[in-house]
Amino acid sequence: MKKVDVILGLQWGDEGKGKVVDVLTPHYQVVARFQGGPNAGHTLEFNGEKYVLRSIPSGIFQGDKVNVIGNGVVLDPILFKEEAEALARSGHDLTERLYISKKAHLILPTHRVLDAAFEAAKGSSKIGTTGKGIGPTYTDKISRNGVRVGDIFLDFKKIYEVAKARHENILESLGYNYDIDELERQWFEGIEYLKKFRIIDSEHEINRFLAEDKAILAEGAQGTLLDVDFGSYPFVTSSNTICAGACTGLGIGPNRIGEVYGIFKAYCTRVGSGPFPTELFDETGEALCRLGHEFGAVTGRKRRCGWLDMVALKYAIMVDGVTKLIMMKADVMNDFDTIKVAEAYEIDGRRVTEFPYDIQDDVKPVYREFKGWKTDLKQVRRYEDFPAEFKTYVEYIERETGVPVAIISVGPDRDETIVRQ
Ligand code: 2SA
Ligand code: MG
Repeated sequence: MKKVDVILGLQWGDEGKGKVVDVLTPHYQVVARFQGGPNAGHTLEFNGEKYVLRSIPSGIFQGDKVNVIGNGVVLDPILFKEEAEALARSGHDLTERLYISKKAHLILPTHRVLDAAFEAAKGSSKIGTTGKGIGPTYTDKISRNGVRVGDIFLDFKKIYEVAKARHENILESLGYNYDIDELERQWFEGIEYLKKFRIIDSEHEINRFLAEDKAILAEGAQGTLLDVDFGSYPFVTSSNTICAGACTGLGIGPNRIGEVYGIFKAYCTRVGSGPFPTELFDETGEALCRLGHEFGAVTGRKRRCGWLDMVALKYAIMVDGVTKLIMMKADVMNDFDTIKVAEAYEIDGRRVTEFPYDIQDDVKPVYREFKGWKTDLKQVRRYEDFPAEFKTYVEYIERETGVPVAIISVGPDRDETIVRQ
């Protein structure tokens, strides 16, 4: 029986999953999303066009693939309709190729309002969410108050009204003003639109695909350090972004997991609030942001930038069980004289190499320095042709993590990818 390969972000999201999934999909027949929702922004570029996917799996650009939105995903019908219609306009009709789990939870208009209201109530300790209603929707799921995609075939109006009334009570207690009339209208249009797609018990379909020896790729969203259990809580998203999330979010057994691809940038970025030990506030940080075009794909927010953090990377590799690494965007540092990596943290004069429970301002990264390669990596297509300084950087990461760097991306385009055998 075939296994499900998983691709995951190992940092705080925006590692470049969209691009790599697009490069990997020719090897798969099915691409599935298992968690998150329209807080994701997976960017793909090819033939001079740029696409940003939020809820739809990145396999849709390759005609014959089946794409699955799994039960672990939260779906906003308004944003889904916008996204699918935009794709249809550019010649990618999805109706036959996109399956949606009945058990995926719906993001209601009031979930978006609650997201904003909870953030406002937190004041200066706000999470910096994407404002898409992710937290409140998962909260309703776990507290057993959620509305699921499969409910649209039941007494849906009533189910919706009950959930909305609950939300209205909460919003009233917070004294939060809002107006959702227009959103609600669009939302119900979105619900009708959803009915064009195959709404199924996707766990059966996925396990059937496996039994038929079809290759499946599970596409993670956000990153491991945003995982609700293992990330820098409470500055995390509300789902399990780690590999185990693919089991719960698709309905497959752990013994069905095959290769685990862990994707990381050659430096680090983070959007929203929360600890970031290697963050740079200087010229170098500015250069990473400028040269790496580090702005949120969904919200346009400027991303915080810093050096690669080996303590955090090793932790992510451990909790995900990564078998192959994928390195992105090293080309951003082409002109740097020196490149640094945090090998450890210093906390109260102690050297710490295990990702700590609590990361406060007193965490000081202990850096190892590497000589810059000062070469345009974008031109390189074979590993042998990389400059020695760059190979030193890659091989150091492999030695430290014990995991091979199997793919190196040196630019946004499909061609700018080096796959090592
Ligand atoms: P949420 O909205 O409840 O999931 O926010 C909680 C935290 O998770 C972070 N988060 C993200 N971080 C990076 N990229 C994400 N997706 C978009 C993108 C973000 C964008 O791919 O570019 O466009 O700004 C993403 N989604 C959630 C978020 O910043 C909070 O720290
Ligand atoms: Mg992104």
